Amino acid sequence: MNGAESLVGTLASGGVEVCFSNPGTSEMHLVAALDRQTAIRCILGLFEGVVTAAADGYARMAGKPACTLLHLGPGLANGLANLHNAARARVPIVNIVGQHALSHLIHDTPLKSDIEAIARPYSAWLRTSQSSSQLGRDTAEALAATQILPGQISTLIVPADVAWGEGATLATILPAPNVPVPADEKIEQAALMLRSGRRTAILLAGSALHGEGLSAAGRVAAATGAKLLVPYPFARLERGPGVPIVDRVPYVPEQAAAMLREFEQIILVGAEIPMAYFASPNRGAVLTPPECSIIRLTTPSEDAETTLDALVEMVGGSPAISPIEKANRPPAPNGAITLDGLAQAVAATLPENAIVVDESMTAGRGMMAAARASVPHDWLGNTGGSIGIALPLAVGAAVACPDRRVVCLSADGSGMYTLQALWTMAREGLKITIVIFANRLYSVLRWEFSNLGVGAPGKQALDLFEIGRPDLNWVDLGKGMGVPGTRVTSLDEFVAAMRQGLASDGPMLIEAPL
Ligand SMILES: Cc1ncc(C[n+]2csc(CCOP(=O)(O)OP(=O)(O)O)c2C)c(N)n1
Repeated sequence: MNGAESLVGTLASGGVEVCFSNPGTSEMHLVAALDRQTAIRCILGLFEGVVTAAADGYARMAGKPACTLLHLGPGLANGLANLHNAARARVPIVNIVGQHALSHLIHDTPLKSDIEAIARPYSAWLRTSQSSSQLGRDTAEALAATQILPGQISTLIVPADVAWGEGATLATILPAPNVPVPADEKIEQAALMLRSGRRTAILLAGSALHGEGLSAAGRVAAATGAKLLVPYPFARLERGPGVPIVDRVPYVPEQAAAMLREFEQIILVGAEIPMAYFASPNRGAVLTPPECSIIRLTTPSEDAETTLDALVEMVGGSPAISPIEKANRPPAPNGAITLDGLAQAVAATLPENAIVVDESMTAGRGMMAAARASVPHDWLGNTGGSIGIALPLAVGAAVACPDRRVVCLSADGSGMYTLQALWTMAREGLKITIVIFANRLYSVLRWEFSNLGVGAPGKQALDLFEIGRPDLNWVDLGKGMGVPGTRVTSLDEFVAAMRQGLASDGPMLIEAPL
């Protein structure tokens, strides 16, 4: 067995089923090993930013490690912006990055680079494998590191001669690491706060935002009157009728501060203290009121679900969870396109159990509110603020959940970073309905410019905030990559197009000019 075969075999026995890939010459033995087996499905992305975000979307929904195959330093570097988002989403990903043969590294050849330096900021675990006989073991360790709660990124760099060298073996999969829980006193302190009668918010992240974790948080809220909140950046939030109500802290700092003002106490469950994304000359970063007492009940690497279950016991929560969202699906709207109308139309057409991938930016500020009680669904957001995530994130979510419909809401500027994802959607026949909000602007930036008080934008600044001239033709862009599409001119057409997309067997794109 060669090194590449031991790597692939070890990944497969560790439960890896998909490898989002964009390989090169140094990875050919890895490709050959992937070619000789059927446990791991390879999915090609035509840009590494697609590959890394697809891995993120897959990991968020599959609940198991995602895998990427990337070519040397440049391939990894192309994928870094969305690896940044994935690191912020705290998802389990193993990056397999090729390296020149160890014997070749003495030469200064064109593709040589310091791959470890490129990988380090976004890799909780990082190693360059040194021998074929060790590669299986390195792979098992890389996989185990991704499992440290809530999920981490491992980068395993594989020199070509380590991949092609013989004498390798499959490694034993390492046991999942123990999941720590906070000390009893922490949970008692939280219970005391919740019983104090003071206005309390519980700020949730990670596994507390879906499934059993969210259900336990809902019981705590029902028993104590505490409000459940989610920070603006979050990876995955379960919502809809029957699900505990969780309000999102707004992006705009003044609105976030206004929402948080009412709370005397905040309990953090896997979440960080909310801060403004950016500094400003006339405002601080802190969004919580100065007199608010904040405790961290669980860190991101502690077991939120078990902790919340213990808290339910202490505060006498009943199994009948309430308050929960009551079903409320708005009727399909008609008439001229408005942002409120589009939000209502998405809520009106959203299928049961849909996965909504949201990078709708300024066009979508009303989307979550409109859809929250329509049908049960999951909402995936941009965790790291690096735009260009939605289209490939939708790819990963659709691969992880082939029986669910994916609705991908993308602003036009954000969509342009990784539009190659459309090609992967077409090639893999993924059931994704893509809505492009075509305002032909970097609207956020225009708003941020005024908000920072730097005056009125002149011609140069406006040229940096407007993305028309020429206008992007998304229907043609999609068509060129095999994704059928339509441009709508009214809400009636938008609703009809959504229904058509959601009934189709593959991807469909809807351009909504604003
Ligand atoms: C990788 C990356 N590059 C640049 C930015 C800065 N940035 C923030 S918002 C934005 C424009 C967003 O435009 P669009 O997606 O069309 O949404 P809109 O603001 O028009 O609603 C840019 C360029 C960023 N956040 N991430």
